Amino acid sequence: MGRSRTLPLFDEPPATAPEGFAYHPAVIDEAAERVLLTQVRALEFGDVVMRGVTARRRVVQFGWRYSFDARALSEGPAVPDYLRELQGIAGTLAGVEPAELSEVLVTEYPVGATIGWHRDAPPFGIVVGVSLLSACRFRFRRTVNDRVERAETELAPRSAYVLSGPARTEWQHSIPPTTALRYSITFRTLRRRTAGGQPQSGGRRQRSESAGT
Ligand SMILES: O=C(O)CCC(=O)C(=O)O
Repeated sequence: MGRSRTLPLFDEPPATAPEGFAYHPAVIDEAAERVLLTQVRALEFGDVVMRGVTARRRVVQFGWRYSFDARALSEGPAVPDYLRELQGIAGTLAGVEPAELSEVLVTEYPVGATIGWHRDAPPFGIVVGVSLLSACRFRFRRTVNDRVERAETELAPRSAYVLSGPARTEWQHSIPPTTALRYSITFRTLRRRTAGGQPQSGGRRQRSESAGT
């Protein structure tokens, strides 16, 4: 029986970090993390529902809202002032103006929560993710010539990562069940705009995940 194009049979040994992935430990100190956590914990998180399944992780979006079911981007609430300094740090890491990181997603991962294999949605460009409170595993995979290449790293609390280039467009990423409560604050640029200045939200769905747990 020939090898399937959609279900590779063999995995490559773990690859080094994908090109376009940059990891930055300790981008904020513990005092700044405590202040952020006080604000973040007071947010009204909403459920993530994908294909009728509610994930264990919960989210709040600022700047823009992206609906996976509708594949549509709409204007969201303003980015709160207490996230501006972190948005500035994220802009420096990504090499863009902070205001270009106009979508901000705050995610709460209770123990055992996951995010399944996906690339971030098509309307978004560069991604900068900041971890708070506890560490998690961060996995990558891509398929090249029917083989799955994999890589994995740990995201420490107060660290940040940048996803651009192949790490953003070729590789999927996921987080397996968390072992302690974790929050992440993810900043994203918008990839492209129509002539009228509105971000386009069409294109191929890039998420292969279900809601996860
Ligand atoms: O929590 C994280 O750092 C990853 C978030 C993520 O991959 C996503 O929201 O698409």
